[in-house]
Amino acid sequence: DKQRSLLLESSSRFPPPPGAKLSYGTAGFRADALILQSTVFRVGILAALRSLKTQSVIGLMITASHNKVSDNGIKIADPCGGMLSQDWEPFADELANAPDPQTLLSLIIEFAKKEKISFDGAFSAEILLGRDTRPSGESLLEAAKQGINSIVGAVVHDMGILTTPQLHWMVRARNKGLKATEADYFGQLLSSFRCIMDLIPNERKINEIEDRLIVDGANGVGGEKLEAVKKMLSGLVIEVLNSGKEGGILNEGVGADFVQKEKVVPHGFGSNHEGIRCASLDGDADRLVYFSVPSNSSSKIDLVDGDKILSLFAVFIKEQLSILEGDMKGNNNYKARLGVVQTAYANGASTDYLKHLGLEVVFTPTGVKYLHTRAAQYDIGIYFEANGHGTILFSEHYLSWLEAKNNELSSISQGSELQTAALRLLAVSKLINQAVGDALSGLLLVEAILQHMGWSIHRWSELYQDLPSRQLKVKVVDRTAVVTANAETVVVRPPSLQEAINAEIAKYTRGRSFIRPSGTEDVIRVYAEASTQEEVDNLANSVAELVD
Ligand code: NG1
Ligand code: ZN
Repeated sequence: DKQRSLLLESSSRFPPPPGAKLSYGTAGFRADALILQSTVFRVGILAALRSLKTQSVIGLMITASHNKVSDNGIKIADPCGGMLSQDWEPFADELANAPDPQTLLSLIIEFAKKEKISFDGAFSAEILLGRDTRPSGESLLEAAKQGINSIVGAVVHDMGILTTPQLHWMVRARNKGLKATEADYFGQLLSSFRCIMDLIPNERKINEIEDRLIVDGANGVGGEKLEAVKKMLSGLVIEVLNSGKEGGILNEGVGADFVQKEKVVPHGFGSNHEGIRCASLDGDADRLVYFSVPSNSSSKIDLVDGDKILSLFAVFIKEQLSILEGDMKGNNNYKARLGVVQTAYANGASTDYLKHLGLEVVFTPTGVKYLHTRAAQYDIGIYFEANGHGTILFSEHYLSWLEAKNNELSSISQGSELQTAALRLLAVSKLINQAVGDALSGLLLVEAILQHMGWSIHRWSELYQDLPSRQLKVKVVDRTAVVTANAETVVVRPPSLQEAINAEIAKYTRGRSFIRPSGTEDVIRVYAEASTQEEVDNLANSVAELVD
């Protein structure tokens, strides 16, 4: 029939690269852009199928995030704005690796049957497409469109150049029946930012804090979008460096990944920025870290990573909850379940600090899909990876309660501390992206909270002192030989490797170390912590030798 011949005809125009085996990893398909045409075309088909299955709008983002500019990648945003449901990943792998159009067609037919996807035309697939600033994005976007259009009746909206979180936000908004343009996104961010700023208690406005922020845009889409936000913003002066307009290369010596891993200033920053609050975005603006340049240092920075952003958010949320719950007037009272989600890469000092605040801290394996799912189990769930990807999730149930509480309070005690706390929490839920970690909304929330607290970046950084840590990667023949358990903290295979690691750890004060296979690179990652840099380097090296 028509559908079959359309699929056969269009896929013959996108032959897969010979010999390449691709896999839908932690962040979708990622590879050198030159070999991605066929994969992107096929993910276009997959997205259309996903839309038919869920009877919802689906997103497709073309980006390779913090990887080099010659790479690219593609990932799917599910109806609620989150990552593609994990049970579809194996099918994504099969599609990408089908050797010829006929096999591809059989796979699709078989899968559609299994998933009870109907092509009767009662519902038309609808896809939002976005891409980052990579030059290869343009032709890959065309390939994606052709993939989507090989499902009869599918509708595609090219949303242009976007940050990854913007695309996820739009998908979520569309499926909630809300307005979902870029202007709506900016509008929501700016009005909720303004709301938190307007609610800062007067006595806190005498602050020590510098009103200037300098942002490293990684020469990517985030810098470009921040320039747009900046123009509409009041109460905060932002200067964007590495916006991409000066001709710098995407992610090269710049960006959140570089800054967090190397702990040195990004290109374009130096001694003239001493003491000033600085932030760095990654290539698709879903990661955010802060830093400051100490005086008379070489190029070393004082890094304020994802763990510390999480801690700042936790302090603020907790403060609002204790105001709101400390003096429950009226009869509609409820105590929020607040939870914090980290991975094994979280600095041990951050975990101690959060537990000390009385918070519930839980761990998941690496990868946003795990953290996000876990955080969604709380009324308010805060999750962050140390590398700066994270957000705060509010449950629908809690938000309805909060709305009702706010209405009740506004009639009995308009403008009270209690009501102000409720309003702040509501504003946070609108400012911070509910779909995925978002550097732009995260940055605005950090800025609003620092002003609220009257804290400088130094005051913030001193919440706790990071334990010295070291990350190494070891190239191995087969990374799947290492199997871990307990949120990747324990090696279960090969046998007895964990005992050997334990023996090394035991030699150090405050020693901690774990290994795991990377989900995005062909390596085993080694992480270690100890009380001094020298000790931690020794520990990491000896654990790496055990892996080799
Ligand atoms: P892998 O390669 O699985 O370690 C890396 C990051 C993750 C996440 C993904 C997706 C570390 C240690 N790992 O995963 O946190 O960001 O990339 O981009 O930072
Ligand atoms: Zn990213």
